[in-house]
Amino acid sequence: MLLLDALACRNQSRPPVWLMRQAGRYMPEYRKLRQQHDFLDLCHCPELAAEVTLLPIHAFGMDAAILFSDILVVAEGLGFTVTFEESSGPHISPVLETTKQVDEIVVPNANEAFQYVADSIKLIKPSLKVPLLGFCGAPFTIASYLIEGRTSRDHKKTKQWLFRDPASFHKLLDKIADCSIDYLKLQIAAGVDAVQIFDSWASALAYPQFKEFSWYYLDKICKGLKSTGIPIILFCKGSSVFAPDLSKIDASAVSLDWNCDLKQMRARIPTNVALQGNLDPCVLYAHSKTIKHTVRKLLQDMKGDPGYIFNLGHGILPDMSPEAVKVLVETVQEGV
Ligand code: 1CP
Repeated sequence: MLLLDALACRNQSRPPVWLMRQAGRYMPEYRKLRQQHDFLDLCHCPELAAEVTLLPIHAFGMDAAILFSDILVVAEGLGFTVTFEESSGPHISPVLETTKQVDEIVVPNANEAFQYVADSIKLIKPSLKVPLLGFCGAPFTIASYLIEGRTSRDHKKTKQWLFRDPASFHKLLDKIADCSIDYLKLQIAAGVDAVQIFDSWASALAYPQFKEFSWYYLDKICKGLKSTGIPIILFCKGSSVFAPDLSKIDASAVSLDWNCDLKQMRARIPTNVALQGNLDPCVLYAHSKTIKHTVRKLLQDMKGDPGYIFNLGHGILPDMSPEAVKVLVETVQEGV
């Protein structure tokens, strides 16, 4: 299978393609389901999560599926209430404000907290001819949601905590990392073929804090999964400057945002680490001709690289057109 070959850096064919947020609001079939169901109900109900996971595979034939869920189900597992508002995104309550609250967080038994995710995976697998990706959020990104209570621009409360009371911040990250290891192990046991860890907000950190509060816990999760042999993709957003450090973690691949030149980055990353990315999602707003041209340029840059996975630098946006996604996927699959 193309994705698994590329993750092992031994793909001799065209690069595999899948897209972050490939099952989402840009698809009319998804919007129709969302009119009938709350977002978290889609995540919690194995039949619905399986149906949504398969939507883009049936419509566009990507080379991998990604489990339909959200990184914030881990916050639920840790005892927080999560809701999604149409306009303002996720809301977490209670907001994490005290060290006492951190001490009270209990890492759940993953089989009890996330059984529905295992059930979703078991439903999806038999219908798929391509690999299925599982995922979780990185501890720093999850910690930011717990402390800010929502998506934050500046991550001010998170960084205040980290600088004022690093010890309890570490305690929090450690609990999230332990929960994430158990959660990913549950996904692996249920049948996912690879996993991606999303550190969407690591870009908020200066380099020394990135090493201490983000890198260390990504490394911990990867070490915790070592015995499973599962391929792991580490995703940076706005933080491809950290990619050379991420490649020192024992993971299969680093997924890059569109800020960096992929070909130049390749020269700085060991050849046994695969690279994923990094088309600017906004290219999907362009005319077909520009989409094809831009995709081919990236394919040309990475031509012959046995460890290259085509993806966007971040997720597809809700107002992008399915037709544009089709053009992108077809162009990659035609090859150069
Ligand atoms: O209203 C809706 O229908 C919900 C929109 C939506 C969707 C489709 C959200 C809310 N999450 C998802 C799915 C999702 N989220 C997946 C499924 C697989 C896929 O198709 O890619 C994955 C992997 C995620 C991961 C996720 N959720 C991240 C990490 C990746 C990233 O975008 O940086 C983050 C930060 C979240 C939080 C989140 N979930 C949803 C929203 C609106 C947000 C906030 C993100 C932001 O403000 O940028």
